[in-house]
Amino acid sequence: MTAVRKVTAVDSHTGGEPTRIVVAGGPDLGDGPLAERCRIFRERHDDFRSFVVNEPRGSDVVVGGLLVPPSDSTCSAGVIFFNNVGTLGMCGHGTIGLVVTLAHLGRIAAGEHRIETPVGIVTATLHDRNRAMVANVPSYRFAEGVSVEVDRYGRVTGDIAWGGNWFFLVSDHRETIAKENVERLTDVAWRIRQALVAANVTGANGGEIDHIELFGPPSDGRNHSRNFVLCPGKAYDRSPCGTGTSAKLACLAAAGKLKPGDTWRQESVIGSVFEGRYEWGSAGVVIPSITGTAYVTAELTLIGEPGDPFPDGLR
Ligand code: PYC
Repeated sequence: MTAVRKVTAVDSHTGGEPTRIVVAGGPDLGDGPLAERCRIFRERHDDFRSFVVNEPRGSDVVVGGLLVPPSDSTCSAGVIFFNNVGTLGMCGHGTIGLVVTLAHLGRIAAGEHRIETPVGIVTATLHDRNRAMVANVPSYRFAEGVSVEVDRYGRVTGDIAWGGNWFFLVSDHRETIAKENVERLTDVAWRIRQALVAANVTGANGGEIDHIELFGPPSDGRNHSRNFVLCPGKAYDRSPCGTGTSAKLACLAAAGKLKPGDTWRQESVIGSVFEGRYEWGSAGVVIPSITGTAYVTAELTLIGEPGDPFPDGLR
């Protein structure tokens, strides 16, 4: 690198989970559909992904969002989400962070906004400065009661569901879903993920199941459940995970355990809460909506100096 690289971003957190929205200095991905631009980003700009979210400028937990012009003129924005290891289809906590960030920048007002993502258009309703609801992409339970043999653990049974990313949802485990236990939960969830790979268990069209979700009882009687979500790069979600809660809603709907329009309060492992509801879409899919709060934490310029021995962050 010969010139100083500068990237302008706004940081926020949604239920404790950080989002870093890149507002300037990102790569030019053309003006094709978002799925195509996401592919270009993944294949040609992995250095940029790592520069923005990885150490020393970020950490394993940070989810980045590259703000891009939408290809659909009915949308207020396009966004490509990414993490410490790659790109994400959708990101629920990140979309709540995105609309709160856009309002902070004075680019949008309260109300409904369509946002284009690589896996479809979502509608975010900004209620006030910090609270937003995201009507997510159509979500569905793909398989029920799938069992895998997990190394040094035994047989684990769960459902496979799509909520904008692929999830394996497990209630049948012996773990305590608590902040003090995240090391153990990370280890168990990681081994479940490896067991799915070893057994060639995937989502539709061979989609890799890269998010593992463990459920337990809530710590607060107003909530319905507490979860622990392990993300693709082995960081756990501090929020209840918007796409994970969407996958949960799809499973509850398929099992006849939650009626359309009823509220499901999903608590995260650190105690933050998303409110979820769903409506039936076509052919067995649901349209989930997730409500949560986000707070802006920083406006920043990321700098890459010539001569930096780790110009792209630690990959
Ligand atoms: O909120 O959908 C989400 C999410 C995905 C990965 C981390 N958070």
